[in-house]
Amino acid sequence: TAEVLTLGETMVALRGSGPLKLGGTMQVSVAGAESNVAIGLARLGHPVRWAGAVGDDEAGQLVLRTLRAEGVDVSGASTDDGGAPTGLLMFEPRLPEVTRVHYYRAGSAGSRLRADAVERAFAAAPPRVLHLTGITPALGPEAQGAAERALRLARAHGSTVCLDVNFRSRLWSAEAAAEVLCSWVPSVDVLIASEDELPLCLPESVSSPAAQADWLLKAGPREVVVKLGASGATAYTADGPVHAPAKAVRAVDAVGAGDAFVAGYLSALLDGEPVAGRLERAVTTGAFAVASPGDWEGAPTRAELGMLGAAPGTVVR
Ligand code: KDG
Repeated sequence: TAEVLTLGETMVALRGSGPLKLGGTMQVSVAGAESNVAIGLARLGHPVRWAGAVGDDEAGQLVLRTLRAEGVDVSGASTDDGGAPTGLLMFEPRLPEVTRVHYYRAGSAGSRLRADAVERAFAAAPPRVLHLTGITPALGPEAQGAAERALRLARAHGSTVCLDVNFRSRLWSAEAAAEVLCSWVPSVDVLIASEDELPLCLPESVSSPAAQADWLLKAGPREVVVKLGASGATAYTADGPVHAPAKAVRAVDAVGAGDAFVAGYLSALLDGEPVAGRLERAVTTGAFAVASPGDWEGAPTRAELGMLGAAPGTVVR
């Protein structure tokens, strides 16, 4: 049975090499924050299920085929029978360090994920961990309802709930996000956010990230993990804060780094590692993502985790 269940929208992803309006060739892959996490976990050897929805189209086949090839269980995934298409996103690398994202996902199959599909996914076998992101409720009322059903089922079955805030300003306003996320916080065990996303989980203004984390620890989560990009990450628990610096790598593509971080954190949590060990694996898998093009393509296997410490110019043979 799956250790981790996750759900959310996975889209076809097109990646260009310059300004989109000039045309040219694009690379075809798939992307979705939750399935990026699922792939990261599968590469590390964890049984993981993804229960999102795709359209009844070739793009949907690409999504399912890719996840299957990566060892993610898609038996709980659903195919929209109302004609809604699989969503699409385009990555436009505009400057070496700045990528623009364009979404074509309004009314997509993923945004119409149904609560009864989530119900079936849980009925098969409740997972040890349910992983959700704040993207799913931003997609529309059906997807929000499906995610909230998953939250309730996780609580009822004693699954650990992990939430990555993943605020997407192109999908909803900060006010709308705060309303939903604040109502979710009491049901969350492991809350993961970047520093600027923490206020979205608080009903009142609280001064510093440390004070915000303390507030959140009293509201439900037992771990509040703050991603700090190139400065690493800090995890707050009842035992106090633990910090891990980022691993030094040549940055190639930051997209997907947060999801890789979550995969590493959950992998070590499932292995029974203490907070410091979870953070260590999280910054390691995050660094692999930053050092590799694509959302999930560079995710390490367990055997590859140690490669990051190798001296520059190392040839593994
Ligand atoms: O974390 C990377 C994701 O943002 C990307 O894969 C697309 O899921 C996505 C989204 O909704 O932005």
